[in-house]
Amino acid sequence: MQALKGIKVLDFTHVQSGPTCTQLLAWLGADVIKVERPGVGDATRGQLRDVPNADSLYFTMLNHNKRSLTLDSKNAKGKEVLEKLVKSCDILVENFAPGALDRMGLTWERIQELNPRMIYASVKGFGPGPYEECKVYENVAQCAGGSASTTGFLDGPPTVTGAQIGDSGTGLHLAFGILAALYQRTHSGKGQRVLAAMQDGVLNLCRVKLRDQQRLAHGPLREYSQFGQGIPFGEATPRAGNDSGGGQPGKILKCKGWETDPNAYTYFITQAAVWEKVCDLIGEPDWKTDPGYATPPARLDKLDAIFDRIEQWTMTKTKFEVMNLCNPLDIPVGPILSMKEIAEDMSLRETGTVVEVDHPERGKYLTVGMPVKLSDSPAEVKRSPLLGEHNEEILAEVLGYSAEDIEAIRASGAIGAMKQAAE
Ligand code: CAO
Repeated sequence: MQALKGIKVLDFTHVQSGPTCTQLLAWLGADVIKVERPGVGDATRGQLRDVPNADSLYFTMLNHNKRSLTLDSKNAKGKEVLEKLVKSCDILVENFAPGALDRMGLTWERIQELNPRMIYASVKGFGPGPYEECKVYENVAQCAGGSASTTGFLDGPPTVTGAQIGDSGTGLHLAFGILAALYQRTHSGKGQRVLAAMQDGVLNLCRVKLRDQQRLAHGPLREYSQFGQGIPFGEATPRAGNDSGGGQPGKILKCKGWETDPNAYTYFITQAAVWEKVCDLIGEPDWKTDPGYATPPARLDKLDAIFDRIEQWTMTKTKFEVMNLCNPLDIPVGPILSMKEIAEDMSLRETGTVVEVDHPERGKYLTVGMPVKLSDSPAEVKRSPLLGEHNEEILAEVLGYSAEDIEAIRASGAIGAMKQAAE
């Protein structure tokens, strides 16, 4: 039995942010009904295609465990079906451009009339304010949420990160809000609106950089490399390269093979508690007692030189040897793992974090499974639906339409053709 068994989700999401959220709900056991435009579907079905005529990995990797219903929400019959869906679902999730759902006739007021228990959850680019009408994609959110200005190197431009903190990060925030609303409904009997703005989600993940912004008023940020390099601070939190974001200095260092392998690097943290072990390991035992090195404050102005010396040591080892030597000493290090290494890592397969899925159009592919593991609610990853694959099933089983009703809906043009898997 899964945590959200019996919960029905009207999934009006597309692209990445919203689908991330509803995929998580599906993995928790909710019945997620993805409503897509007939003949078109979620735009990502056809984006970045690697196999001709097959749903893209962009789509398949964000829409597991869902059912697909094609429905023209602007067709009169389609509107009727949509309202029935609103009445029979617990949660509506959408990430259309601002106002799109209102223009379909589904205002919050109308939704409450139809189903006062409905939890109506939205991802938008910005919260209420000057930018609330804007359409927003991942990198816009990374820039407007403070991430880009604090990512990259001091002497380079603002940089976006590969982690999809704007889209997937906001989907995750939204899922957490939905679950809280669902719990509150058990007491109040009422639904509510849940909004996750991408700018807010990114900023939440950049909390430590707003911390540093305020610390700047009280002096330089002594743990930033720039302090040791004697470079003055400006008015805003600077880009800090690969400096650690916390109080323990860290850096990315070369390992054996770096000349040819772009990922032969390790993250190395000179945690104060294990400083003496670091000194022994790299062959600098005198640094344990030398007053210029023995305490964290004494080391702050020579971090570059210290990391250069540690790097001389890491360059004699592979990133995995560094890990194997440092772990028993409690020295925190992290090998820079490539996506190829992650894809081939059997321990991630065993935990279900990386999963191989079979798909009727594209064959086998890898995906990231449920990232959170619940002991009483295991998540089994099932392939994404083909466009409109579950039209009849949903109309009949969920909404109770008869065969004649379904024929009339089809004749009205409200649902379009459905694709059936030849499995
Ligand atoms: N039947 C009929 N019409 C449908 C439909 C259906 N089943 N599903 C969607 N549509 C219509 C919408 O009603 C809307 O029409 P109107 O503008 O005429 O009202 C239209 O399709 C397009 O919706 P959209 O504006 O949301 O799509 P877009 O491609 O122009 O914009 C995006 C995409 C992502 C920029 C925008 O949706 C957005 O800003 N969303 C919020 C923020 C967000 O989630 N961004 C991250 C996306 S992941 O990178």
